[in-house]
Amino acid sequence: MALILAIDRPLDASLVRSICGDVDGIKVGLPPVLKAGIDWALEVARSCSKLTILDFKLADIGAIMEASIEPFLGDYDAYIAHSFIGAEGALSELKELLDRRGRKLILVASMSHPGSRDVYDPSIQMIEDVIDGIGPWGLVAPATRPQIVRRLRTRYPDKVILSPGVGAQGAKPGSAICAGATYEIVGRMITGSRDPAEAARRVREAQDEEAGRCRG
Ligand code: BMP
Repeated sequence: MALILAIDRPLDASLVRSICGDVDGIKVGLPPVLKAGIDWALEVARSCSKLTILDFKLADIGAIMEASIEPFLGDYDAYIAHSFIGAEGALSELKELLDRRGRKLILVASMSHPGSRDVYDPSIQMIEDVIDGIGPWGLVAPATRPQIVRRLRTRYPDKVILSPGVGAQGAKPGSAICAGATYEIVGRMITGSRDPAEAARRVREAQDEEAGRCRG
């Protein structure tokens, strides 16, 4: 299994519990927290005893990033931040806080939308310097551009790589795993389905099939 459910709308905690068995973890984005509130986000994290990721795509000075995630630190395992903000006064402080609290940092190395080619991809060398300096637990890299996933996997053989862009954004389930990702992040393909737990199982099957093909 190599599947993280992206929750970008306020799903019922009971629904999340019913999907939880079919995924490796959940990633909660900012829109449902703004709509349904912090208590909802904490309830959702408590409803799934797998990897829980808070995805606010942090990109601020250290003190503000710390304040943004403080209410969640008791319940979420990992936190996603942008890498382009650099280390001193920003990511170094965030990493220190997360280390102190026994939590994980995930850095965005590149993104899945086409515009990411304008800035993130040409800057990949600088981004890798930031990654090297900070030493995050995980990296986000686009399923939509597997060559980036391949590059990062070669450079970081031991890091967790999480790849969004599967399903609604066009990449095939399993394709990022074949390029070296640890997990594929899938949202609307599952949450937009009438039976999300069944949809998650179908994504897993498709991942296994594709991974079987590429690994021979
Ligand atoms: P969907 O499968 O519905 O397209 O959702 C993708 C999820 O991955 C969303 O939560 C989005 O915030 C996230 N994501 C992305 O799509 N591209 C990135 O480059 C980084 C992301 O975290």
